[in-house]
Amino acid sequence: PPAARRAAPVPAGAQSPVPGVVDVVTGNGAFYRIDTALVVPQVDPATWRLRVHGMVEREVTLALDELLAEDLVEAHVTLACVSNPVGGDLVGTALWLGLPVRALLERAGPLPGADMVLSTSADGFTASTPLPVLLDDRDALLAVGMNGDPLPAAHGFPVRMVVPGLFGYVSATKWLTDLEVTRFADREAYWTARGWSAEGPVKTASRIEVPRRGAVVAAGDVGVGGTAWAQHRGITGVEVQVDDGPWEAATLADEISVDTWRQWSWTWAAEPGRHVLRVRAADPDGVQTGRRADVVPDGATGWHEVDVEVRG
Ligand SMILES: Nc1nc2c(c(=O)[nH]1)N[C@H]1C(S)=C(S)[C@@H](COP(=O)(O)O)O[C@H]1N2
Ligand SMILES: [Mo]
Repeated sequence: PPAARRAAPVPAGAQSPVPGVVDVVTGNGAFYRIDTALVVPQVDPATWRLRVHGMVEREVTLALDELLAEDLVEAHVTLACVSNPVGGDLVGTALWLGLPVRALLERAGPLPGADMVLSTSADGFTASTPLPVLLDDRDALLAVGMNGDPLPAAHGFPVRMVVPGLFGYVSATKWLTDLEVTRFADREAYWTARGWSAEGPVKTASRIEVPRRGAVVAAGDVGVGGTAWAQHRGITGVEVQVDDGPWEAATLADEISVDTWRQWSWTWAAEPGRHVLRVRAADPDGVQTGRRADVVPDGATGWHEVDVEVRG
């Protein structure tokens, strides 16, 4: 269905001018896929129901035709996986169409003391999302559309959650069937039971996409570019360092919104030899940490580096 509130068009300057940087809006076919499903669940849209229950004033059940008849909103949101290593590609940006989760939760009426919503998939996967994040004014969606198409089966058809600012494992339940309003003290989600953190706010991250690791380039001006993200906070700066030189400000591409990644570019006066390029981003809270951490339990940190050979 058409959106009651359309997303603003993507600014022409949102795409990094450096050739080879990823598309600023990720096509559905190129969008990463992460889930525990060995076989993609097939959910019948005719019998699909979403049940909202638990610590609520009244239970609500929604059928798909009822959801589609609501005032749906469109928003560009970048989704990232907690398992994404520094420099990795388990991250993507799409135009999502859906019903704000808030609208449904307000109908159910969360009871005092509740602090979490446990979302469950048709295949039993669960995610624990802080209740306040689903009630504030961000575009946390029960998404039915992705880049103008119905949600692809692999991305959760007919309905999934998308929540700006949180890693997928605590928010982006695909093949969604159930929302239980509860407390972190009472319920534990799929990955939390396996050693991952109960809460998963995204960490500020950046990567160099051009030149690629191990690239051989000609001396002189070399276009360097990539992507940075700090969903729901926004990227305010990106800096590049060559070897042990000074950090230099990159040019930021236009922002789609604070809920999406932001591309950048920088021109390197490359001199012959082997060099290391390094990137770091800033959000309104400060500069991305250079301390290296593994993906477990709540997401990798550290600055992305690529080694490049410059031929004279
Ligand atoms: N049902 C279900 N939903 C899920 C998952 C899952 O394993 N099962 N994985 C989550 C994780 S870890 C991520 S990062 C996102 C990935 O969404 P995508 O496959 O559409 O990119 O889905 C989330 N939703
Ligand atoms: Mo993930």
